[in-house]
Parts: sequence; C-alpha cells; structure tokens
Amino acid sequence: MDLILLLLALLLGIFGSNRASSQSLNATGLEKFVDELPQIPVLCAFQEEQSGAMIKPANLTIGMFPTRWKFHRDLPATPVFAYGRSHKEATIPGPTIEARNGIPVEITWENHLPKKHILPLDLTIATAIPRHGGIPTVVHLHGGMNDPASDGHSLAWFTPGFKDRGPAWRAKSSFYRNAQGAANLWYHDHAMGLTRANILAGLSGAYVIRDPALERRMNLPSGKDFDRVLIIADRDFNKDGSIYMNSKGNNPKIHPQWQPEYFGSVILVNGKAWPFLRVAKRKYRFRIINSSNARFYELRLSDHSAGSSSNDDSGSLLTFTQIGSDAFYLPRPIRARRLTIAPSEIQDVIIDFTQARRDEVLLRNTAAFPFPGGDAVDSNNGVVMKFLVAPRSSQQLDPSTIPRFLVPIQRLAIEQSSSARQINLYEFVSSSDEPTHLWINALPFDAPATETPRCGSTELWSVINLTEDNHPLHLHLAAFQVIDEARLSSAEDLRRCLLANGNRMNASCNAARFIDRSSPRRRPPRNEAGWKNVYKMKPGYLTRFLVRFAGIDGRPYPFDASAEPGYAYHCHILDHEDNEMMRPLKLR
Ligand SMILES: *[C@@H]1O[C@H](CO)[C@@H](O)[C@H](O)[C@H]1NC(C)=O
Ligand SMILES: *[C@@H]1O[C@H](CO)[C@@H](O)[C@H](O)[C@H]1NC(C)=O
Ligand SMILES: *[C@@H]1O[C@H](CO)[C@@H](O)[C@H](O)[C@H]1NC(C)=O
Ligand SMILES: *[C@@H]1O[C@H](CO)[C@@H](O)[C@H](O)[C@H]1NC(C)=O
Ligand SMILES: CC(=O)N[C@H]1CO[C@H](CO)[C@@H](O)[C@@H]1O
Ligand SMILES: [Cu+2]
Repeated sequence: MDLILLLLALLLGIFGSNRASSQSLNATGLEKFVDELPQIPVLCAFQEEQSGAMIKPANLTIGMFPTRWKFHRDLPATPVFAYGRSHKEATIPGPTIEARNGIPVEITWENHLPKKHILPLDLTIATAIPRHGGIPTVVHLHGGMNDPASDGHSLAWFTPGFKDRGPAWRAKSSFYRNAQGAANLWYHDHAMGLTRANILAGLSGAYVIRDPALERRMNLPSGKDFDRVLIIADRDFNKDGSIYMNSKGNNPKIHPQWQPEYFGSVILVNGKAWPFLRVAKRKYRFRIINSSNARFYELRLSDHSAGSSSNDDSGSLLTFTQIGSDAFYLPRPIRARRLTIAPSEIQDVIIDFTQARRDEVLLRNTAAFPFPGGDAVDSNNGVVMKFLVAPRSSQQLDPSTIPRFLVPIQRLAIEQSSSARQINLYEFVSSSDEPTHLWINALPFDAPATETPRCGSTELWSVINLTEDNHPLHLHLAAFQVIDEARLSSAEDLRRCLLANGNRMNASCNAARFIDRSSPRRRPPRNEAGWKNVYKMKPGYLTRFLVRFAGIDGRPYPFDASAEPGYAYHCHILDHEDNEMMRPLKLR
C-alpha cells in the first residue's frame, strides 16, 4: 500500500472513524414479525412497445445514495447507502432489475456517496484509496456472463463524478448482454478491500433475466405476488438504530478493524427485520438470495409450535421444491425439508402453502456460525420470517404447476477437460492464533495471474480447503459442475508440507496421498449437482469440479473474454474476500 496516500487519507479523515463505544442493540428486544415483507421496486431493463409486441433495449442510470432506512417498526430511520434511480427512490435492497433474455442493457452506475463512510474501515488490508477522497465503489453483476470491462473488477472502482478511478476502470457504463437464458443474478459492490462494508451499508440488489417463452411453458407460479425475491442478510444495530460493524479487529496491532467474519443477530429479509408475509393457500415461487457477509443459512419450514427453535421439523408437512440453484434451473425439481445457502448463493424454490397445517408458518435457520463448526443459532438468528396463511375460504385458483422436467443440462465429463488446476485455500494466523489473512495458493490478489484458462476450454479444478472454515468459492464469468468431494486424512500435515514446499505439490506432499481412503468420495447434494457459480468448499476436503470457459451450451462467449482487465475468483465470505481470498482469473 502507498504509505503517503494512507497517511493522507487518515489526515483528511475520509474514512469513517471507528465509533467509540456505542453498544450494540440487544436483538431480543425487537419484536418479531411486525413489519410486512416489502415488495422491492422493479426497474425494467427493456422497453415494451405496443403492449408487449415489441421489446427494445433501454439504458438505465442507477445511483448509489446516502439515505435513511427503517429496518424495523421500532428502530428509527438510520443511515445507509442504497441503490436507486434517484435519492428519493433509493431502497434497501436496491431495485430488482428485470431483464429479458437476449435484450442487452447498458447501465450507468453513479456514485453519489459522501466523503465519509458510515462504517469503520481498515486501511491495513489492500484497499482502494482515492487520491481526492470519497468512497470507491464498483458494481459486480454476480452470475453474469459479460465482457471483462463490464464485470465489476475490484480495481475498476470509481468515486463521485468518476473523479478518481482504479487501474482496471474502463468505462462510465456497463454493458450487460443478458444472453445467458433465464437466470437469477444479483448485483452488489465489489470495490477492493471495501466490499464487506459497502454491502453491509446496503449496496446490493436482485437482477432477474426472464425468458417468457420458457417460463410460459413451465407454468411455474408467476406475477409479482406469487414470484418473489427474498434477499436475506444479517445485521447488528447500535442502540441508536444505526448499523453496527465492529470497530476493533481480532488482531488490532496488525489490522485495527478487520475481523474474519461478520455475524449479526438480526435477520433481514428485503430490508426488514424478521418480516411477515400474508400468503394464500397456493404455490409461491421464492428466489432466495443470501447477501450476508458470512452467515450460512440452513432453512427449514415449520408449521407447528411457532417460536420453537428446536431442530425437530419432522412434524412439518411443508417442503421446499427447489427448481434452480445460483443462476441456473435444475434439470428437474427436487423436494427437500432443508435448504442450505452459502453467502451469495441463490436458491430458487416453490413452497406450496396448501400443505400448511396451521395459519402460521415459520421460516427458520439452523446453521451454526461460522458454518459448520461454530455456535448454535438462538431465538434471534434462528428465525428468518413468518408466513401468515389465509384460511382456505379465501383460497384463490392456483393455475400454476410444477413440471416434472425443467431445463436439461449437458453433463460435463472429466475426459472433456483439457487441463487440471490445483487450488489451495489457506488461512494465516498471528502468534496469538488469530486469523490475519486468507490467501488462495498462498498468494495475494496482486501477484500475477496464475489461473489463465483458454477461452472455450473446460478445466478440472481441484480445491483443497486447508482451513477450519467452509468457504463458498465463487467464479466470475464461468459456470461449473461439481464432481465430488473427498475427505483428507490430515489437512494439517498436508498444509505444513505444502507451505514448506512453496505451495508446490511434490511426490510426498501431494493431495492424492492425503485422501482418506476409508471415507468414500461424495457426490454433491442433488440440488447442487447442476451448473453452479458458487460452491461451498468443506474444511479438510478436496472438492473437484469442471469449469466451462464458454456458454453453458458450449458455444464460445459472444465477446472477447480475454480482454483486460480480466475477471476474478474468490471466497464469497466478504470478510475473507476483502483480506485477500481472491485471485485474478485471466482468460487467454
Ligand atoms: C438480551 O435480552 C434478553 C431478554 O431481555 C436477555 O435474556 C439476554 O440476556 C440479553 N442479551 C444480552 C447479550 O444482553
Ligand atoms: C444507450 O446508450 C448508448 C451510448 O452509451 C447508445 O449508443 C444507445 O443508443 C442507447 N440505447 C438506448 C436504447 O437509448
Ligand atoms: C449467506 O452467505 C454467507 C457467505 O457466503 C454464508 O456464510 C451464509 O451461510 C449464507 N447464508 C445462507 C442462508 O445461505
Ligand atoms: C516435498 O517437499 C517437502 C517440503 O519441502 C519435503 O520435505 C519433501 O522431501 C519433498 N519430497 C520430495 C519427494 O521431493
Ligand atoms: C475438518 C477438517 O479436516 N479440518 C481441517 C482443515 O484444515 C486445517 C488446517 O490444515 C486443519 O487444522 C483442520 O483440522
Ligand atoms: Cu472464505
């Protein structure tokens, strides 16, 4: 980092100072299920003429604004950063952008943020620092297949009026092709070293690409009342209702503020704490996006003993019927009682409330945090939202169906891969055994690109997780299919051997030698066996997947994916990504 700039930034005080002592709010004092789940405003990314007969491209301008947001009936409107067409229209989460398959859109993202951040930052991790002050931002469309210049590279950041721009910045607007079929995406901030704080402050929103012909044929629940986006996130608040973020790090002498994982005890859905939604006895489609910094969710439905935090859901008849994962439809629907969502994962599900035995259904969370070996959830973070099911008399006709088959996928085979890569995940700790940073292949983000696949190729990636956490690994641009997961006999010994050998595998420290032969290789769960752009890397496991550096139909990208500034792949625990569990992905 440039020391002069750092000193200058500190001198000018452009980054919010660490709040001194405001204690965080006791979440138990906030009454649950008092706010209705908001309908997120929709922005159309196309123009419809002659009542839908003609669809034409449109351009959008969306700003990032400092505004106030009420997260709960009993909390005051509190400072946030929000996306919207204007200051007045800015919301938490940002507007849902609805695009049409095959109709591109050009979005000009404008930064209207103030000089000072509303959350404490840490300039000792690799952070974008603008020469003239202001808060750097850049938008990444998660799950999008777009040109490198429009991908939202972490170093493509900019400040208000584009006055300062990062080295990877290319243009004032981003061109989104929407040529990848019906898909669930989300957009969020991705600025170097600031992603966790900018998203925590409110900078994220949903982006749906619709394919009307396909969706008519599938006849799934549709329309704004029955097809809804649920953006789940956890937050803590200060007593004055403002968003809490730790101002002290776990290794304050090394990183004054950074902590390896942010967990909040209040669960927000669409910007409201533990909201309720009135539903009819019929099927609903929910596109569930996890925009938490670090919290995994293991979602369950319970329609008995409301308020119970017990893990026993055997009495519930309600299930999730999952139809999509990340940006892609599954080949066929899968029913499950539990749904695990990693940060930034999207699960597209149908819930049929005709099955509910009571008029109140709780959406609960039972995932330990950190996942999987951490603390158990409590009566706060163990609850997500409540559905109030209208009595049968008000039942509407439900013309929707769940087809037996959705969208077929081409299975990739290992023989199709032209090269193999080894990706090793490390966490480094201080003398007090506290995490200081996380590096992929023992390299920082700014070391020259080592993952340089050829456009059009399919590669076999083997990821070994040599840390104690589960890391949701996300690739920009490319989609992949998980083959299997194998347990390592001693991740600790392999880690030591690899580090002593400069992260290189040799005959004696080779992952293959450390596979635990007594436990079988596991296939991914059925609902994650299709195309993915995020997958949870289990601690102490070797996970293998096949990545296709082309469209999922195998056709070449309709653009030059090898152009500058390239792409990235990273852990989607935002606190890890910021410190520096991210590497360049540079296609050739
Ligand atoms: C929060 O409040 C609840 C109920 O008043 C109490 O039982 C709990 O101990 C409090 N938690 C903390 C961390 O103070
Ligand atoms: C969108 O903006 C670009 C220039 O940035 C322009 O070329 C294009 O015609 C515009 N499209 C529409 C539909 O206005
Ligand atoms: C949300 O994402 C975070 C970070 O990727 C992850 O830790 C958390 O488990 C996810 N939550 C859900 C509900 O999937
Ligand atoms: C592999 O590397 C480790 C660590 O440097 C070393 O101890 C070991 O002897 C090497 N094995 C071979 C076969 O070179
Ligand atoms: C579950 C498991 O095997 N965890 C291991 C992950 O890797 C670290 C470091 O290599 C080990 O200490 C854990 O035991
Ligand atoms: Cu991670």
